[in-house]
Amino acid sequence: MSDRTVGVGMIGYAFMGRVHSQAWRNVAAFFDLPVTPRMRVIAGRSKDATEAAAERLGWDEAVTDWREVVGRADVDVVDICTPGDTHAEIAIAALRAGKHVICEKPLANTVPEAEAMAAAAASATGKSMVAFNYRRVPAIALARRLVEEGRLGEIRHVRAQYLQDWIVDPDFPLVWRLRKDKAGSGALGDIGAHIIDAAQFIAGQHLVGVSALTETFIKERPLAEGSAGLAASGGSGRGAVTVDDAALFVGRLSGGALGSFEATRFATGRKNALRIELNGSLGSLAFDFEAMNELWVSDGGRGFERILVTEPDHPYVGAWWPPGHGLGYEHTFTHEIKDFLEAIGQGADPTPSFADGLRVQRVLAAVERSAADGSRYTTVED
Ligand code: SOE
Repeated sequence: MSDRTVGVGMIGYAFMGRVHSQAWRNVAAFFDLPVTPRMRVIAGRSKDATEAAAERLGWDEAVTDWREVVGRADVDVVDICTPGDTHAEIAIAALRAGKHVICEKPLANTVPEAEAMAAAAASATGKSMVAFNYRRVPAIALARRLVEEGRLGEIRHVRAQYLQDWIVDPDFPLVWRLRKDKAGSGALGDIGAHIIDAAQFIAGQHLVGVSALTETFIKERPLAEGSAGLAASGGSGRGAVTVDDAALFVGRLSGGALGSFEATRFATGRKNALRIELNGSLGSLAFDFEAMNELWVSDGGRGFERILVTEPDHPYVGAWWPPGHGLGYEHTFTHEIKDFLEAIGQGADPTPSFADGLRVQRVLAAVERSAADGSRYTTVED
């Protein structure tokens, strides 16, 4: 364990706050790091709930104003785990205060917000990173390695889906993820952003234009009373769903590949099926998060073969368990925190950067413009 410590302050204590907390708590126990995190303070709006979260998740203190976290001298890193409508304000204030910032995805709710965040990051002394955790699934990192080594040859197809079903019930309440003012968009920004980032990361190419369809199947829902993780209970009254339930698009990538993307919360029976397949001139690979310890690879000759991504020489895996013992969702966050702390310790620039987050935001905006314009092919802004 390094004797150089960094104080961490987290904003938010719900689903993402919990999973980030376990990463901050465990990362130094499994990885040798140039700096050791200290979980100084967590902020949330409700005093009782934030104090309970601090106690349970391992934070030294709880406060009810995020500005206190950003202003504290013993906080070096600010971790933003709030809905998208607050990302820009908190991140920019933290960067201006000289903090390192890690921010949940999507980077912001709009392109102008994301531009302001990327500009603040570019002129800041602190490091910044957007939390696209799926890049840190060992099988996805291995997929990137194989593409980089040229094992797939020239990439022709990028096929990505993110399928969930947690709002199929029309009586599922109107939680913040279904409100444009809070979340910016629906399935598109929440889970579509993940497959855009993961697919671009693996392929080493970015989307340059898209043609899209979006749909809101259930237009009105019971107002939300309480929520925990992705579960929620409904109160009295109903409200309008102001985001997409599903977003589908095809697109062109910078290296000449054709892409097809589908993000939906209406894939009944699919819980967290983030699937990516790439086809190249020499071979293919395929991944499904519901079997996250596996990567399927083809050299073109004999269909696909399964690689169990649990060997010590596979990305991140050596720090954990013996071969075949498998990792889970939470490890992806531990890996991203590990990479972030390494970058801080080494003075390097972590990825995905706020500039990468901005590029994803521009894809989301192009998808929305295209869908509003009868699926017209729409260029992703530079
Ligand atoms: C809900 O769709 C959600 O929790 C996303 O917000 C996360 O980013 C994803 O990892 C799992 O699903």
